[in-house]
Amino acid sequence: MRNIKYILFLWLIISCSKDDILEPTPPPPPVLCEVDYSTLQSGINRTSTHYQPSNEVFIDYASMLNVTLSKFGSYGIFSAGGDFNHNSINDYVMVVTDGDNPSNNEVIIVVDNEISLAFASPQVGTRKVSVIDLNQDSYDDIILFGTGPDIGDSPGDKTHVIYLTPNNYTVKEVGLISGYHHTGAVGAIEGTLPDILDIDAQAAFTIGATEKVKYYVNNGSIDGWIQKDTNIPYYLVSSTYQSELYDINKDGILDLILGGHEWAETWYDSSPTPPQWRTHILLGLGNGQFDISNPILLPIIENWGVLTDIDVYDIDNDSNLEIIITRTTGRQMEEYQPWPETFYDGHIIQILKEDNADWYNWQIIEQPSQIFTDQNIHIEWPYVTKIYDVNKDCLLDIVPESDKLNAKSFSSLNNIRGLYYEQQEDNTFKIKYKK
Ligand SMILES: [Ca+2]
Ligand SMILES: [Ca+2]
Ligand SMILES: [Ca+2]
Ligand SMILES: [Ca+2]
Repeated sequence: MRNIKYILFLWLIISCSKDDILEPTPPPPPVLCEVDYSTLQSGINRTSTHYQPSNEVFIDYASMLNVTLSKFGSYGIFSAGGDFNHNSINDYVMVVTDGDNPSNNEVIIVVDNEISLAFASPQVGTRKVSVIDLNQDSYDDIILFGTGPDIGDSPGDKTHVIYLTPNNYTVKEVGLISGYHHTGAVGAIEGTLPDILDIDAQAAFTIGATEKVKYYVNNGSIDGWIQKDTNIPYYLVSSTYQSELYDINKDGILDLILGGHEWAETWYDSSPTPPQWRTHILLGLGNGQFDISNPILLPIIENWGVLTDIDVYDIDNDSNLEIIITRTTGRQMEEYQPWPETFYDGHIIQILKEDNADWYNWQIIEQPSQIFTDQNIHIEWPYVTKIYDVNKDCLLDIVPESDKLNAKSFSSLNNIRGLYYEQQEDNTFKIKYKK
């Protein structure tokens, strides 16, 4: 009896441990976390194009257009995310700018992963594409800022909007003045609808240094745009190529962040109206007025003086805003001699935090060293950085994008395809590649 009990006991132990060995408890599945991008901005910032919950990352625009991008040349694909048929599936617009053959310039709308509309672009040299619902009909619309051809004397481009409905589009000039609009910003400058401010970096020479930067007031109807003057003289923005409207100081009025070429040219010294070359914030005073006497200057990064994008997020989820600036190389032209030129070579991400209106470098994220295996790396430009949770852990990551970086057919960037900077638990960023 005792033996039987003992054997039974042994059998129990063996069968239990056999189960344990043969069928180990599977590890718990990784917990995926979904960021609700619509909650990342609030208040008046939701009227600005900086608010865009429909962004997607790593889209191979060139493949969608069935083109192979050349290593050098002025063919570029500018893009922006949106939701053009209002069904909560992310869409995007591509704007082709072909500097050699502007008659090829096209606007292509991709809805629910299919090309739904393609038509001739109204611009010769688009440089920025923004998306927001301008007329509050629930369908996102498109704003195009353009420079015209980027060489010699040219009249430049006017700012255009494209109103979209699921099956139709209406193209409208809202800028009354052609010019070198390398950037512009969209947001409720007066009233509650998104208005448009365009920045002509050449206007100090073509229109007049003390003439003012223009904005266009949106009354909600397609023909209702009214041109007005800000109080910003054109001379101040002569080296401004990037801009965003964002309520930095949280007073309910959109502020303007400006940057571009972050160095003083020699001629600035003798100019009675020198440009503001420092990257800076102009606090909004309302109705198109900005506190131009008290610009908030942001830290310089020497030799990385070309800004390609500005983003504002609470990226580390500590309830304070960070300013995220994407830069590529560049410095005063005279300094290139006798060194070989370095301009638009790779990128660097500067993240700023604020201490009592003083913005300081919190982190500077350096690109992977593999970028330098190709000596002509200025091919990667332009960049539009996206703040996006790539690995679904609800920590926001940084995706530096460009048409060529995304294009699988652009083989010289194969070694960094899928590049992003993944936020870690300690809020530092690690180089990663999306498979
Ligand atoms: Ca609309
Ligand atoms: Ca403000
Ligand atoms: Ca923060
Ligand atoms: Ca993440």
